[in-house]
Amino acid sequence: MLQFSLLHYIKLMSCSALFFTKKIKPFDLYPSPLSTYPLLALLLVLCSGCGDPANIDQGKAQDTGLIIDIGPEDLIDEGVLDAGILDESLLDEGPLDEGPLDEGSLDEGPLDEGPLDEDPLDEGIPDQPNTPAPPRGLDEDQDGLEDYWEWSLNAPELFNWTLSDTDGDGVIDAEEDEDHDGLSALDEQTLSHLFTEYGEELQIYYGRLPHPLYRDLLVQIDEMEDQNLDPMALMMVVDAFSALEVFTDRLSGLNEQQSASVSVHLLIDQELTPIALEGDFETRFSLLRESIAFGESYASLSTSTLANRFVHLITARERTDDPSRAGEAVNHPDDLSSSGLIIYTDTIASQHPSCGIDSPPPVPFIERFEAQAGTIIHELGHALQLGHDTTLNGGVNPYNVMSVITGCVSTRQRYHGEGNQDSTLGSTEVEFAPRFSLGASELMRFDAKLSVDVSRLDMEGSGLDH
Ligand SMILES: [Ca+2]
Ligand SMILES: [Ca+2]
Ligand SMILES: [Ca+2]
Ligand SMILES: [Ca+2]
Repeated sequence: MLQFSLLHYIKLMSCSALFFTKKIKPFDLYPSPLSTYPLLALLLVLCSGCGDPANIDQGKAQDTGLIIDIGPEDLIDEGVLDAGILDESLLDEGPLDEGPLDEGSLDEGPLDEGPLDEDPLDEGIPDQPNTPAPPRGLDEDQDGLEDYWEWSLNAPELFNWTLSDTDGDGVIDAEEDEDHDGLSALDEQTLSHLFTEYGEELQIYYGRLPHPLYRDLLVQIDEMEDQNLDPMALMMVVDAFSALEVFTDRLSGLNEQQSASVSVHLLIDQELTPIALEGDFETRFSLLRESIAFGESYASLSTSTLANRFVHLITARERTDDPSRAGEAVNHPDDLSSSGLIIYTDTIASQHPSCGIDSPPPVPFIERFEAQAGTIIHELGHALQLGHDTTLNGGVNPYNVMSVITGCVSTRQRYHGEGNQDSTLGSTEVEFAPRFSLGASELMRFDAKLSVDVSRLDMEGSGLDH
């Protein structure tokens, strides 16, 4: 099931570099269906919709009732490559598979060593203690964590493999949640092992492996069989959250070892039978509720404490009563399993590419995969309790991925950072992809994730600057 071979990865790297020039549209890179990836790219149902009804030809969205809408999209840049995707080589070289030492950190993998890599997150981690690696598979300090894994974390003052309660606060190492992402160190170890040992059999998109010192966001995706998401869009989602790293020095509440970066892990699970979604809530509630179970690929998760730690996202064709809606966050009064995110891929496909100008001078279009990515990022922002915007000089900040699009100018501002060089506002011309603003990142709630911790948003979907 692994989607990306090394070849695909290389193609994406090339693709990324070209995107970065803003001169070549994605489909130009794949004039013919060379392989699975380009085929997927062509088939995509992308997003569009992120915007509002006043929006120009494409890209619309709006909130109604308990539901929140859509987001735009973004483009790829080098960061996407860093975020990368699980490939065989990464799986083969996970921390548990590595020989003794010096470099056997969870942070290191083939993707981190690519030419475009930076991995600034490593900088905050102390050097590996000058001790030999403990044997694999043992837990001699009896804290529930494999000693080798603790050692590989490179944080002996927090996860010492010879101490069960390293910081002496009465909480055993396995139960610590140092990064306050709602996952215990044991959860993160379990996921790391799952990704490294079974990743080839699974469809997982992620940047770094789950880690007890960096916030992780777990997302389970169930796709209707004719509504698959573009792998490139999924990589862009991973990248957008990874890019929060630039706020590390400005985000409050982080200790010196932590980062503002968020590692998103997208697990593609069930394939759903396509059904039409109309305006009624019950259809959407039941669709979310009935598709929440992990399929065979993730059977090991379904019985673990992790089973209910995933934000639930599904794809569907469209909302027949609201054909401009690209995505939404579904709130339920009290049932977690009936809440979640829905991305309307046919709607997105019908609205994109959009907002570009062929000539002269050409202005890059918002492509379908970008619109898919932007919509997913936007909805995940909602799942973290973000409203539609943080303000800028008393008005809306159009560069923040959470903003509501009002036309092609704001579409390009949100997706391509048109006219912006300030990353604290969100997307920039250099990033050329959807990004959260610093203000939005400060409001993210990892203790109140929709469909995981709560069944509805604080502001019931109408929140602005909350
Ligand atoms: Ca241990
Ligand atoms: Ca320990
Ligand atoms: Ca402790
Ligand atoms: Ca974590």
